[in-house]
Amino acid sequence: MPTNAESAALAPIWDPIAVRLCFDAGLGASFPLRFGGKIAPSSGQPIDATVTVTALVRDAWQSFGPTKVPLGDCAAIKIGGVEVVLISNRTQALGLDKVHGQWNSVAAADFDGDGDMDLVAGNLGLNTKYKASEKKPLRLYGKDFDGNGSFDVVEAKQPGDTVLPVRGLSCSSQAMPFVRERFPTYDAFAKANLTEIYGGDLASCLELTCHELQHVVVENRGDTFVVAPLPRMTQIAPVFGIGIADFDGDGIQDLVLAQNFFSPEPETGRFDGGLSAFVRGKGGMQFEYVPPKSSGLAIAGDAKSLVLADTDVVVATNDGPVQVLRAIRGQQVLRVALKGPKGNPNAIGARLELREPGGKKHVREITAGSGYLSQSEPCAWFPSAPAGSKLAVRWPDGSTSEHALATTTGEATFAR
Ligand SMILES: [Ca+2]
Ligand SMILES: [Ca+2]
Ligand SMILES: [Ca+2]
Ligand SMILES: [Ca+2]
Repeated sequence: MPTNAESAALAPIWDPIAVRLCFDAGLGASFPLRFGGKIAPSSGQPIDATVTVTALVRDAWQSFGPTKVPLGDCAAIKIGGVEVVLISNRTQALGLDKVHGQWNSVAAADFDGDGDMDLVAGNLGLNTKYKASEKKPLRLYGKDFDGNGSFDVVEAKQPGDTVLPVRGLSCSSQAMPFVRERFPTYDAFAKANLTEIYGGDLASCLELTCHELQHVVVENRGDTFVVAPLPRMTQIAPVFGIGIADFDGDGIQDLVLAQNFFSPEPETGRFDGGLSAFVRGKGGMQFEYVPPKSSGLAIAGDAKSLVLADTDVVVATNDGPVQVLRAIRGQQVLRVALKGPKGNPNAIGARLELREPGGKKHVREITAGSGYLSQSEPCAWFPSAPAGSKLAVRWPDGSTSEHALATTTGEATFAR
């Protein structure tokens, strides 16, 4: 606020008394209000401002996966160009369900070294004909519109208040001939909105919304998630396979992303702007794109699955060769495999924590599949451990064990 921020939003701030004052003042009222920061010195100073009440909701809630989290009575207020949401029940802003994308892939790793697993997720990217935002989402409607027994999909966009089809009359009517009967001319089709074209059928459709097309990293904050886009240059093509390891040996985990998508319908054409990408971890949730000239990574094909095996990256391309990229690491690494119980010999689902004598921790998990339809070697890679390091394992059944490391580089295998 001191910086005269515009078009900013702040939410949620827990202040039941301020909410009650807003309800008493009523919608549209402007009045001086002191809010936030009243509980303890650690919660910061309260804000004094003349506010305008822009919304009031009784017994509001937010969704967190399938769960409804109550917020109590809520008030939205505006101070200059900043909007603030005040809530009555103490909770954080939750929910990845607010991030609707065209996700192709997801992989987990503890990027910021605080012991919990963060995520990286591959999307469509920003270099296609599709544009989406919170205010102008992409929509997808699914139903057997023409009643011929097969499921039909209608792509739609919402550039303003009106929902419009993405596809034209020609291809729409080839898929669903009744569209041509309703709209004999291109002019009539061009002037119609989606409801006028597909009528009441839309009300009973499967309906999906997308307002995020960027590949993102998701920071796990325990009771909330913070989503941030990956570097701009990675957004040049869709992302499928995701590999996470410290490829350059600086002790920080990096990303390798398999890119492109050659299969949109002919009218749209290939999304082939990418060469796959090496993205260097810079610590915390910060990442930087490394151009092919420096990384040596350049795959012009329709790259899909990506696995890590030994110290190599293996990428499969549709209608093309499987490629092996030899990761050149700057320092020695430690490979840890687990012997799991019968029925789960690789201990899929185990969590490994390498504890250095100085207190530093490195957390890995053994996963069955990650990225796009890919299963990497079921083991954990750590930076070379200082002597005296220990390995703590939480096994898939929840039991734990601790092991001394006889080796600080090379390979180690542990059973419970
Ligand atoms: Ca973390
Ligand atoms: Ca059909
Ligand atoms: Ca965290
Ligand atoms: Ca690194």
